[in-house]
Amino acid sequence: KAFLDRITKGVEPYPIQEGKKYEYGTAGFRMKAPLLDHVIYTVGLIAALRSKKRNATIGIMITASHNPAEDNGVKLVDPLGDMLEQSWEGYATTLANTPNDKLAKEYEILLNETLISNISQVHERQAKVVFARDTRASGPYLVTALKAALDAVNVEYKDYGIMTTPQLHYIVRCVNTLNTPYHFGEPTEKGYYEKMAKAFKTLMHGRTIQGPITVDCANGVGGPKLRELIKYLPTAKEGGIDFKIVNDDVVKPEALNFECGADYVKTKQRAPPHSIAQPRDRCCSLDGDADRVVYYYTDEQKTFHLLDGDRIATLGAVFLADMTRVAGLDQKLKIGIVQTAYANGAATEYVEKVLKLPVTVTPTGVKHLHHAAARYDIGVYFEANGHGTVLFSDNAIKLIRESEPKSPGQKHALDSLSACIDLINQAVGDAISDMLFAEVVLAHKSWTPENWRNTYIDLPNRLVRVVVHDRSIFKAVDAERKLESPAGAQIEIEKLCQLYMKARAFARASGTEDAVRVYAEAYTQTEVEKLAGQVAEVVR
Ligand code: 16G
Ligand code: ZN
Repeated sequence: KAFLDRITKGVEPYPIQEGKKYEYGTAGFRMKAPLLDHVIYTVGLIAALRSKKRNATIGIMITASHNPAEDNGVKLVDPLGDMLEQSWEGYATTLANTPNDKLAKEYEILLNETLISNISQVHERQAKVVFARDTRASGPYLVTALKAALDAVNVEYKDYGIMTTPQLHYIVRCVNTLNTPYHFGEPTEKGYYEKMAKAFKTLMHGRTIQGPITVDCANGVGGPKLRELIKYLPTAKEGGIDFKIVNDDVVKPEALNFECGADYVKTKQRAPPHSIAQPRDRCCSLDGDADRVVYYYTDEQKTFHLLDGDRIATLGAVFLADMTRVAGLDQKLKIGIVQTAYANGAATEYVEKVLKLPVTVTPTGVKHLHHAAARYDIGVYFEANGHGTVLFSDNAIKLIRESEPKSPGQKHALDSLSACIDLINQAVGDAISDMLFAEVVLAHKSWTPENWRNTYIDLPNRLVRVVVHDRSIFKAVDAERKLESPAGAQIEIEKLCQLYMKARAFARASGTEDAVRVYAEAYTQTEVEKLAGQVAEVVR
């Protein structure tokens, strides 16, 4: 088999790094960029297998999201634009850890294991891959390694150049649904902008939004892409949004995610240092690959107020629930919210008691939330850190698009819901699309960021990173809200929580770093600081 020789030859320039253990984690492989070429090569091979297996086009995104400029990463995108199926993460891990001299052999083993060895049609299928990268300096070199692998196993591929992560997910879904009843859109960047802009115009019709929005693009790919999208949107004079784009320097590579971006704002709980926004101005920050967004504003006293993923979820849910009711579909469509254990207790209470909507809690990581959201007709999912989107079931899409309106009010609601289906990137959480959605809802409600924040008041909370000797002993259960091991730790945490009002705390091993994360919330800031410290001692 010629391709086995080609694999061996093709991987020559990309030897495995001694003593490094690679793992396909929550967000694919991620590390210092120079360590990644071997891994990227093997990811190309996995994509080929996956494509044959699913008889569809598979996506590969090269990005390290909010991580420092010198890092990079890679993840695989399944046919509908969702994350790689979990059972395949193991194959990816196996291949990434295989040294060059054994790679062809290991590939053949996986080929037979994943593709049922004797069905030749499956083996002979043409594998198809699309890929893109963010603005990192290491991107082009890694693309070279990727192409070498794709060429070795005869994959038909298309390089989409620089894109946001959600754009690549969008492309994958478009390509695979072309000429089907579920077609998602044109598989081009232009198609992405046009789809979003059209839906946005429908939703904003006759509405205006007060004041500008300052968008911090983390000096990443979101900057140029947002500028491109704006060309398709109505201008501020035409009643559109007045965008003030900041931190959009993609020329200076080291600026990426440096003192800006969604991760900075969320973890530091402050605006980027050089913010030009005025008190009470609406601000938001994207992350380095534009799949995460958080909002915030600073008041006259210079107090910083974060409107995080929990807030975007409740904002969106209020709107979708209202529209569904006006459309007369509230008895037919089940709306729910999906959160992780990091969601503020006040947000959960607001959803359950005020909005009277069900809440599902899942472990951390987009794929878990995504799958849980797919079980609702309209599933709103967000991590507090700003990863999230809304999923509409096939049933919901059909009802929304085919219901006969009985009044102008109903027609408006149905048209609005229908536009939401297009505005919101249902393939994956998308900072730019989520931002437009939040803007639409704020415009409909004539809300300032302060009005939005006043819907409920967050419980004081604290996140601590604890370096431990061995994080693998920390096994969490119940959507990471409880520790099953080490023995006795959970009881201690619960005892500590009982000492404070409205207190809640949990500890979980990070999926991306060698550390344990402790989250605590309580009625006052003083109490929560104490509690977080005490729980950190339990795990230390
Ligand atoms: C990854 C996840 C993110 C999650 C974070 C948790 C994706 C695309 N990304 O970045 O959703 O919040 O990991 O990190 O799923 P941690 O396990 O280190 O706390
Ligand atoms: Zn990201």
